[in-house]
Amino acid sequence: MTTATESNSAAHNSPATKFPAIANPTAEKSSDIASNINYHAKYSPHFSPLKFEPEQAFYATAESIRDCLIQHWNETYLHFHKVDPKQTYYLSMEYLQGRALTNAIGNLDILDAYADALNKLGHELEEIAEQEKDAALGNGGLGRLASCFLDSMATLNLPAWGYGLRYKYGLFKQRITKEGQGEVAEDWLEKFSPWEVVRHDVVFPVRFFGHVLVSNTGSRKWVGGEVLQALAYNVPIPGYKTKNTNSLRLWEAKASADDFNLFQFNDGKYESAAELHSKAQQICAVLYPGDATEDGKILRLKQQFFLCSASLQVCCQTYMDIIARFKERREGKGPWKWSEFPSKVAVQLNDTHPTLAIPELMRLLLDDEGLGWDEAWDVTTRTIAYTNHTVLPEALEKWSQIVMRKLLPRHMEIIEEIDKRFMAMIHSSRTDMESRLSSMRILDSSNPQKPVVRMANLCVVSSHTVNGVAQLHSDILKSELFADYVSIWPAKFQNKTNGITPRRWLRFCSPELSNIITKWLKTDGWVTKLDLLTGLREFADNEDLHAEWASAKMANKRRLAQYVLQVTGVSIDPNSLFDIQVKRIHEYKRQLMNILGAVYRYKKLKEMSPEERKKATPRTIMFGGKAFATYTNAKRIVKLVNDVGAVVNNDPEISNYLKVVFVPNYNVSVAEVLIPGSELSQHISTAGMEASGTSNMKFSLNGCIIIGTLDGANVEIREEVGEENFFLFGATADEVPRLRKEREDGLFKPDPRFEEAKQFIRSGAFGSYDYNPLLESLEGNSGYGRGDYFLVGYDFPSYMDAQDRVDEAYKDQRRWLKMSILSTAGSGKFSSDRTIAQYAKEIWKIEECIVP
Ligand code: 26Q
Repeated sequence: MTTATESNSAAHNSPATKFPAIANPTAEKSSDIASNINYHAKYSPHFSPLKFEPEQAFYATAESIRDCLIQHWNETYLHFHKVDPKQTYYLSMEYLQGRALTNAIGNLDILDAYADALNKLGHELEEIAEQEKDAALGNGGLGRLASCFLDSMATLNLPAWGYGLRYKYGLFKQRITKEGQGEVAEDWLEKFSPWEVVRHDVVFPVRFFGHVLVSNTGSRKWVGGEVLQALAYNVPIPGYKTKNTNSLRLWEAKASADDFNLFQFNDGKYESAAELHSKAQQICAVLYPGDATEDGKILRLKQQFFLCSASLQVCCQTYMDIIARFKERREGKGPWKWSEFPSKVAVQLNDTHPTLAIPELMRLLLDDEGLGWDEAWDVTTRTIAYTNHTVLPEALEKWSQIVMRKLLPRHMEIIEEIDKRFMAMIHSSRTDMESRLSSMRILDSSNPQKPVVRMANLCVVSSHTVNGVAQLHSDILKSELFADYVSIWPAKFQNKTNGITPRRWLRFCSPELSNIITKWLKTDGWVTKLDLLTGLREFADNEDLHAEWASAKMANKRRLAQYVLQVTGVSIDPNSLFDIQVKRIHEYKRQLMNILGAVYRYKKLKEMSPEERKKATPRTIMFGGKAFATYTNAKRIVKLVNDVGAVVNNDPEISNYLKVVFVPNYNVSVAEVLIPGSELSQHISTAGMEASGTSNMKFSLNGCIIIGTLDGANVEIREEVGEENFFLFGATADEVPRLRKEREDGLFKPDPRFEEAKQFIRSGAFGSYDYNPLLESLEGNSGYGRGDYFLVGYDFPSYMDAQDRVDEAYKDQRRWLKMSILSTAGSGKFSSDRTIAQYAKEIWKIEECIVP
């Protein structure tokens, strides 16, 4: 065991008093930082003050950074309080924050001083940073997008806050065994998170069940039922090189002491004594609890409402505080009115999951504030905006009207009224749309056994703006999913192409490449003005840049190879082409096409003579991603990849030419190692199905070439990097319906390579597991999950041809390096700073508010 004292002397042969334990929130010099870290090691009561191993050093370091963030946080809070700018509330059921330490130190621009301070204390910053558990309060792209947005909102000095839930267990930990994927609860709060600050003064009641009381005057009040408390935990969100520090506010559910039945408890009835407490614990227990049962569905709806109700109460309370504080300043302007609420508050719904914000805001305005319907509706629709992230039918939320009425009786009344008024509007002023009304309605009672609320329809009807997340996706929303609404409200629909934060996804995850970019552009301004990367184009053929670029890439590949060895035991060659597909496992993303390609490659390599093989481009194909626990085919794909890897990686004839690796437990931190080390990445969804994709942007920014379809943001990436720097294949979105029809009509003729790959798996070459049910999803005639709905068979030949072009291109390293540099150079558009600036200007109408 090392201690803080020992490690000081171990590192520098100097007494600990050289860095006395002093709380020092504004420290900038490394010796002062060391003192601050020592202070937390000594006086924070979580661990023995004698212990200073990496884990304790992490907590002490994080707490020292937190001091500084809190200083900035308070200043931000006070400044906003004074200026009272319009604010955005970003409501999301998911945030995939990952680790925060390097990001915080980097955004504060004190990386070198911290590295130095930790050295003085006998530690390495990188090693300390790896102690932190990922905060994985999300499952994929939508959650990571929310986290990138928070970084950009703070960096752009915007008054915009994230609201979410403080799940005890976030996304599961993935274990890979012979059986395939296993899931284990991930206890990210096991010790504690040094970043969250519980705010005991920010508590709001949230009601469930109960009934509606109607007064003589006709006013309505929701009473009875269960009332829980929402308690706020704030997480600081520092902007890059700015004092502005925003918050991510995560709600936790609590029951109060009054709800604890002491009498029952003393009578030995322990469970019933604490019944409400245990119900409170269930709400934030896990992200996406199973919803196969009725109880499971109620729990999910409770989670959604809990987030919406608590967050909306903050909006309204903040607004009323403003009213109270500024009364005197408004002389001559008349009294504050609720109609001015939308000039102070914008609410963004991250997909339909927080849709209940709509009826909840209506309820607060109607029942608590006494507004009439028209006024409340005007305020609500001018406040709320909705982002759609998917066109997949199974991901479009529909809630049972029966469940909704039971859990939220007043909200169900309000939703019925919105539906009724929408119908009345169509009948009175849009008779041309009457034939479309049944599919546009919010309530779908066509199945009397199972009447449902269509959440996306409720969002479209009630929002001032609806946006898709890439140009193609927004076009599809307008021409298909929401086409009828477009004819009523053409101006409501916008596109906001997604983006990623260049801080986490280049500057901090690949310092080597970042330094080269800064050197050649003669500025590090690109970190906040990513368009400056186009300046690299003029050096795309420069041999000196090529040499430096290749060496940074190689360093990142070595780091990745070491990581792969550590977590899988498979040794991979940094001189082979590193080909990566990492994302949630889903049939539409077509990991199955990738592994079929790998199987075919393996078979052909086996058939070659040793001499022929020498001409092959050596490849390491890496996969990563989690399958939803109940998604059978996705789990079969995970198993297939692992089974193929087990054979290929242990075949001595082939090991110099091909490795197939499944990197377990893909998450934000793993992505930060994989992406910088990648050379080719696969974004190969069936055209029209991937709303945007954001990892495609991360790979491209890191000088990785994309092989992909014309889907989601691939289309825009290809436009930006140039078509010669993108390996394109596959059907286009507008061809897909015809191809599916042809398939149904029995007109599809499979390519022999496709048949050969499937047959090789069926032959038992990769073990005795029965892959027939999985392979059959690619066969037959029609239907979702059968009949090759995702057109793997149709796209396979053009995919394999594109892979041949990749192999040829990689043989010419000068050409490849040029493509790599041009990928980075063309990635400027995909900064989330650009995306957020567009949301701020075109949807939220908020402005920067810089803390002096
Ligand atoms: C479905 C039914 C009921 C309850 C929840 C859901 C549900 C939950 C999560 C539906 C979808 C999600 C997650 C969607 C998601 O991550 N979408 C991704 O969003 C990214 C950011 O915009 C895009 O880049 C990806 O293309 C899109 O797949």
